[in-house]
Amino acid sequence: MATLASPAVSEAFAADQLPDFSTDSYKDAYSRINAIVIEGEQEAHDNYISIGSLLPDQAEELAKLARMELKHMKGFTACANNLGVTADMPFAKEFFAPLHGNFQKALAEGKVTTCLLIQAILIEAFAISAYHIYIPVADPFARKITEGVVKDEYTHLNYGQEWLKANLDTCREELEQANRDNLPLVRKMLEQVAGDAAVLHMDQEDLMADFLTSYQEALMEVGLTSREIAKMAAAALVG
Ligand code: PL3
Ligand code: FE2
Ligand code: FE2
Repeated sequence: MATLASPAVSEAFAADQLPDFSTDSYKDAYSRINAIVIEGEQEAHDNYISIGSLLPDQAEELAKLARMELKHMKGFTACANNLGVTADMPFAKEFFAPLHGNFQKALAEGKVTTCLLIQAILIEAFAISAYHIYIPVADPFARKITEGVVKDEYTHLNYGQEWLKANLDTCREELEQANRDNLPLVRKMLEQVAGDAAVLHMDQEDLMADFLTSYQEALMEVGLTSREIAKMAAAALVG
C-alpha cells in the first residue's frame, strides 16, 4: 500500500512545486514555449481578420476578437521580457506551419467551417488547456497575465461553437473532414511541446486531458452526439 512517505507520492508533490525561473534550462525551454504562444496569438489575430473577409456581416465582431489576440500577444511578450528571455520565433513559425498551411488553403477555398474549426475550436482549445496547466506553475507576473487571457479565449471558443451550431445542418460533413485533417496535427503539436513544457513543470497528460475536455465540450455545444464526438476524437488516434 502506498503511504505518505512512498516515493511515488513525494514525486507527485515535487511536480506541483514552482520551478526555478532563473535557471538556464528554464529560460531555454521558455524561449520556445513563449515563442509558440506569441506566434499563436499573432496567427489567431490574422485568422479572425481573414474569417471576417468570408463573413462580411460578422467582420466587426471578428475584428474585436482579433484585437484581443494582439493584446494577448503583447502580454506574453512582456512575460518573456520580465524573465530576461528572447523568444525563438523561427522555431514557433515552423511549429505552426502545417496548421497555418491548412488554414490558408481553406481560406482560399472559402471554407468557413474549416477555418472556424481550426482557429476557434482546435487552436483555442489548445490554448485554453495550455494556459490552464501553465497558471499554477507560472511566475507571479505571467500568472496574472495568463489568467486574464484565458477568460478571453473562452469568448473565442464560444464564437466558433455558436456559428457551427447555427449552421450544423449544412456544415456537418465539412466539419468531420476538417477535423480528420487537423486534429492529428494538434496531437503532434501537443507531443512536440511536451519536453519543453515538462521543464516548466507542465504535465503532458494533464495537457492532453484538458485539451480533450475543452474540445469535447465545444463539440457538445455545437450539437454533436457523444458518439459523433468520440468518432471525431478517434481521428487523433488514426491520423
Ligand atoms: C489563440 O488565442 C491563442 C493561440 C496560442 C496557442 C498556444 C499554444 C500553447 C503551447 C504551450 C504554452 C504554455 C503556456 C506558456 C505561456 C508563456
Ligand atoms: Fe489569444
Ligand atoms: Fe483566442
